[in-house]
Amino acid sequence: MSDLKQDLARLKSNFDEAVTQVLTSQAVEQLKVQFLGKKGEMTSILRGMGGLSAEERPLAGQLANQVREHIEGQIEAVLTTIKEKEKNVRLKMEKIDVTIPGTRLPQGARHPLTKVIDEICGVFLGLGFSIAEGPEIELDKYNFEMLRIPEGHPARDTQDTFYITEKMVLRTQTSPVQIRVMIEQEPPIKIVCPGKVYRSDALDATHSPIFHQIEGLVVDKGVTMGDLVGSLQLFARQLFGEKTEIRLRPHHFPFTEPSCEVDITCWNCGGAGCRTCKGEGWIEVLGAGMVHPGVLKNCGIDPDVYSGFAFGIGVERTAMGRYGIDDIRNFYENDLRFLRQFR
Ligand code: 2NL
Repeated sequence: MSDLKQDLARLKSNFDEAVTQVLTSQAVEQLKVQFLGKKGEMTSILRGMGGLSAEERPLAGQLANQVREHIEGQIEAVLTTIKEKEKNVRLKMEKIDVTIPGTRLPQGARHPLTKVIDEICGVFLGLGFSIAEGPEIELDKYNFEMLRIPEGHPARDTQDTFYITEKMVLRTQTSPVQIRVMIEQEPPIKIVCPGKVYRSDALDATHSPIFHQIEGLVVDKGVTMGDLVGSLQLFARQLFGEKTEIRLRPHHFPFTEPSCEVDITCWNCGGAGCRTCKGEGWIEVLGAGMVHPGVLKNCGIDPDVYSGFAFGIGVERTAMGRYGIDDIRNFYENDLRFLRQFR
């Protein structure tokens, strides 16, 4: 019995010493296991109670319970203080200053060519046109033959066109998109076809082997040159300003008859003559014409019933004129100093 008393006293003083050393809630839990756990020191002391007499046992049990309660009480108290301390440390460490300014992301912008394409297409969408797109690798048949560009025509030469195979080319214009629509759809047709086109040109200030074009096509019963002039007039005024006039000069394209080139009054001087229009007062913006009856027939449309007009606009050329850019290579070099000017 006195052994047991001594053991309990030693256990208590060991604990009281140990509990002053703990600093973390984890260490407190460990202490609890060490003293009160199933394999802990209290358990091994209580095992010794087996050797006590029936009279001694209740007293021994009472003593053991006192020590246990003392230890439990201490642990509870220490744990509360330590947890409070730990919480305060966490609060301090995790403090964030919501008033610190954020990191600004650089703001992007549309490419000047995309802007011009969106603007031009936007005007035609407003006039009731739809947008049509097609493949950049085209059948020679759709790119040339059906547009009445015959074998031996300079445009067909390997000097001017990238051939993939004998029958496939990188499209040199977006007209094959219009051919595809005419084959697939019954008139009325009212479309604009924006896209990349390819020509075997060396890159210099005014030429690029890849550039952009927007072509338009209207086919219906009774479409006349008057509709062409009226539509392009509306287009020019929406894009370049209310006072803009247009002028048609006779021209030749194999796929239109009659054909013309279309000038607008200079957006800088209004027609008086200045540096922008090189003193002309007029600036050439597009080519156009009445769709050749042979082209309609090639697409299964009866030229005795239907007629149409078409036009083609060079996007780079338009953007260069509009923004006063003198070198086409600026568009493709991704120099931010250039691109930032169009934000
Ligand atoms: C230009 C001239 C033009 C067309 C394109 C066209 C398309 C079909 C039928 C008839 Cl499917 N014409 N397109 C017509 C006239 C001119 O483009 O100078 N482009 C930059």
